[in-house]
Amino acid sequence: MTLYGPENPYFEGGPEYRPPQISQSFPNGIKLEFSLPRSGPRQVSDPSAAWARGIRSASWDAADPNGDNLRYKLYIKANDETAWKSLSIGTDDRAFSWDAESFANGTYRLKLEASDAPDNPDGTEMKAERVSAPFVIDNIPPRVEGLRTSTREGSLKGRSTVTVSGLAIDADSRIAKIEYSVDGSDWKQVFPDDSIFDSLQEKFHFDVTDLTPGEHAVTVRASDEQRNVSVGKILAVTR
Ligand SMILES: [Ca+2]
Ligand SMILES: [Ca+2]
Ligand SMILES: [Ca+2]
Repeated sequence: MTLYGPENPYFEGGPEYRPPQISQSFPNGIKLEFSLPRSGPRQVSDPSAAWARGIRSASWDAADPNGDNLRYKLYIKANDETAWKSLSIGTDDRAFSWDAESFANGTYRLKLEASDAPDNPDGTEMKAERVSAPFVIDNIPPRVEGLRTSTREGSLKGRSTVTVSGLAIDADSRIAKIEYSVDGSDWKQVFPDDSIFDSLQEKFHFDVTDLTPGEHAVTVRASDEQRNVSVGKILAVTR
């Protein structure tokens, strides 16, 4: 079973592409095959679109030993829950997408149940199930904290260069992007002080060079790995 989310958007494989597969056989004869994440082929949708932010997808492969058609159901459970909650009604498709924006932040797993009920009389069908690796649902934006400025002479006469520093922090997933804009200009990307977006907190600083005298609004935008976004602002007054 393969999971797709904002940090790992769903790709539609081309005919030339077959992902590597892992299979598992169950005592009742049903065999499930799992694809490793795909790479390369084109995207189905724009994962940066606002509506796509909460969309999660899972895909899988399965085979019945005597060739029966299979029907699938998906269940979901958070780490702190005991019961599986039904996520999908029975489907013949080997992929399912849902909107995770209505789920509380946390670590979840999916359970896939495959049944050969479509080709067997009631009560004689066989079932197999498989639980996914854990994955994080995060619908809460990071915070931009501790914004500060320090001003020095610019390289141009009468101009000032302002160093802006701060901290981007998220509770559930790693910080993935930091950008800034001065007085509404285009966003510019900033790398964290340790050069790698790899944790729940990233310190950053950047220089805004050669500002004209006066008040300037510096806006900092932080995104977490699941594309939740928040903005902080600081005013730089230069003379
Ligand atoms: Ca069967
Ligand atoms: Ca978050
Ligand atoms: Ca880092």
